[in-house]
Amino acid sequence: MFFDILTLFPEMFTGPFDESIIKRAREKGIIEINLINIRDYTTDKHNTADDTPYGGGAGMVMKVEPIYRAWQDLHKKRGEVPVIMLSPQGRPLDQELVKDLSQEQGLILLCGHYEGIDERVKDLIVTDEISIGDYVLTGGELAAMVVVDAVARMIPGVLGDQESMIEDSFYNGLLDYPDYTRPREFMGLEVPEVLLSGNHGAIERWRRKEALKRTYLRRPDLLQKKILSKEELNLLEEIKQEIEGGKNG
Ligand code: 9D3
Repeated sequence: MFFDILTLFPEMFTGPFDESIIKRAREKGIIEINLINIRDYTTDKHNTADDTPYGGGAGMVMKVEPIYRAWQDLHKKRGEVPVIMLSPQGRPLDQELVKDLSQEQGLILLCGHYEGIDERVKDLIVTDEISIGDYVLTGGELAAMVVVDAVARMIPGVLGDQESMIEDSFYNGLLDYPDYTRPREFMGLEVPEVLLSGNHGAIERWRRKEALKRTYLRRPDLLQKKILSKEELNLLEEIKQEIEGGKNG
């Protein structure tokens, strides 16, 4: 899968895309990440990519022509592929959207900087707008990195066998269960006995229960969305009774 990223700040992306899992996936050729500097598509001698807003007001607005010219190049090379603009007005990113995006051949990602982008860019080339949450960033670049990272790890072969096993497991849609590694005791804090027992059935049950407990306490909204199995419903009843019991004694 390819990711063509249109930005005024391509150097922001070196680092996140040159380490760890994403680095390995690029080396294997499973994903291709291309950074395109919008400024390379300006035509005036000052390489003007932004201008003051019509109607007045503070800040700068990214110009339509350089972005349109950059997109024309990509469109010739790639054909019809989603053009996603990272924007505070966009659809909030979640794992369902990530999964859908990972089914595409490739994505063109457009990063705004400053206050915004000329609205005609949306009319002409943008197919989807995505936000990564309700807080204000300085630009779309970090949001594009989040999208690429989340989508890339859904592509077969990007995660190792172990990592994809966890992805496919029962715990999808729940918060993670607690992890422990050596030593068995640190500063008086012990690893839960069940994890040392070698009883895989008991370990599995404990992990499911802890995952459910955390989700119930911290993110009840996630439980509302998830269809719970009979076993999960039983565990949840246990959890609720334990919490109720804790309140009184
Ligand atoms: C909401 C603030 N806007 C008030 C007029 C101006 C503005 C500030 C910062 C507009 C855009 C930005 C830069 N942010 C993004 O480009 C962005 C973003 C974000 O800020 N939060 C969450 N997701 C995203 S995706 C792109």
